[in-house]
Amino acid sequence: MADPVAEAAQKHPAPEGLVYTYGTAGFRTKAEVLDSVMTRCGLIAALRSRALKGKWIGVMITASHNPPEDNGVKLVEPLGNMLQEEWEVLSTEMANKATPEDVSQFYHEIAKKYNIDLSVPARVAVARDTRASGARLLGCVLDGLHGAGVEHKDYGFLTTPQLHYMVRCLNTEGTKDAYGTPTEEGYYEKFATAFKTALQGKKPKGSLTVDCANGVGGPKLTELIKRLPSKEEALEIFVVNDDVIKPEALNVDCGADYVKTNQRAPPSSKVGPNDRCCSLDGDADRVVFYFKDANNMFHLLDGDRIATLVASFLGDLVRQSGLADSIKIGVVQTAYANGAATNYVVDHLKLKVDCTATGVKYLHHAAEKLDIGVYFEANGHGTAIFSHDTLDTIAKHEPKSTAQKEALEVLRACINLINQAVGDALSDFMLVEVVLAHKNWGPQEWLSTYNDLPNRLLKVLVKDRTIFQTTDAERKLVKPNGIQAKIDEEVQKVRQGRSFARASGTEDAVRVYAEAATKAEADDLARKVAKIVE
Ligand code: NG1
Ligand code: ZN
Repeated sequence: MADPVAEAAQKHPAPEGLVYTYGTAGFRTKAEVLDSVMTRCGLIAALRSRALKGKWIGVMITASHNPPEDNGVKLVEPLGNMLQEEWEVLSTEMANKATPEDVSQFYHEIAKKYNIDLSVPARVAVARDTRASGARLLGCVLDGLHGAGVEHKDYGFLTTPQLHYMVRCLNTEGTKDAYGTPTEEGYYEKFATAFKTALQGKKPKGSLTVDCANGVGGPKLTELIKRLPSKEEALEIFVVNDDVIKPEALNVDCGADYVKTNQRAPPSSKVGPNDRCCSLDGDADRVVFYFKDANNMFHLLDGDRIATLVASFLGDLVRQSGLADSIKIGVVQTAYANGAATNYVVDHLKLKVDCTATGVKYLHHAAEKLDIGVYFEANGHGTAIFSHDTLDTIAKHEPKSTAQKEALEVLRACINLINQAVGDALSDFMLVEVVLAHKNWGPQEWLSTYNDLPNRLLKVLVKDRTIFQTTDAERKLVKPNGIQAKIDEEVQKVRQGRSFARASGTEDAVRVYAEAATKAEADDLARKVAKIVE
């Protein structure tokens, strides 16, 4: 008897001797060895959809900020969240099955274990970034979907957050939680309208130059700009590094990762002093801002800065709307947040800070426990999310003055402007522009809210990174024995010292982070801790 699942797996056999892992950001490696993984992810997406009674599941083909020859795949849950951890484990196991028969057997085992009725419909939405390998890998996903008898929608090229948006819209269409129209036009309309409303007639100072990493964000931003208010009315936006015709240019000497890692503007940048710039990454789910001052000094405004800016603004709006007693705002960071940012939130903004393990899903889960949870990784991944009750409170609130009414209007527009499904560079940069316009700030005023502590991030190559086990949101090592005590001893020796080491979830290395009162002390501390770890 024909077995369509085994047949699909047969079309894209697994290369011998390779081990795949569904990591922090899905499967990600050299594109040439991903065909079999793609087909198997199609099968897992089918099972996940059926386990949720035919809800739409997303499959995004991207390797974000990685070099052009890489690619990857991640699955999206019905409300646009990252895949549940239990299913990450199943995906890893499926990706490593050797033969088509093993694949088919495991497919049926999962169905049995989770009581999945294989005759119910399954629905999957697929999209990809602009990498050259994307078309071939899409074909491999589709083979998996056909093998599992899935109804699918192929959205072609999208940013990662656009696909998350589509999935959330598809699953909430026609309900009271309807998120929007599940089309590209629907996405642009929703966010462009919210941007215009949130600005409330205020005009951001100067212009914004957006570096698109030569990725999918470029053409999508160009589409978005067509729906935004004119530059005379609102913001003048210059789109740079938007060449998607040359896939080999993707993330090369540009983009959010380049700017954050090298602490400098892309070499091609031609902007003048105090001109605001921001850089997206290759799939536009990450953004960092920066500018050069009058002395040509580069200043980075990273995810910590976006979080503090947004939290302070939302806090003001909640207070001005007369809702301070019923809505509490919190900020979620990782251990990589600059200590000065954490202090600023606690001491100046008087808001609660939670620290979680690295990886957006951990931050998102912590933020879900708050009324309004603002979460950002220092590298620019993040968003703000509103709880169900909070949305209800804001929707029902009756303002008692004109000032309350105006603040409430902006707050409501911000809810629409912030992508609730996932961190979205396009939505995030518009939100930053709205805040700066309302505060009448340029980048210098934003920068002056607090001074970053000098810091240093090092990558240490070790024989086996899995022996490094942590606790306390990855801030302390419990294994190997004795190492943490040695790190603590070094930290004591410097002023305002803080340091930690943890195994990377995306690279074969241990990362060491150190900060201190001076650059020299931070560098020295990082080097000493790296020596301890080696
Ligand atoms: P790892 O490799 O686990 O440190 C990196 C980033 C994370 C996150 C993930 C997923 C740092 C220090 N780490 O994780 O913030 O973005 O990649 O892409 O930037
Ligand atoms: Zn990304």
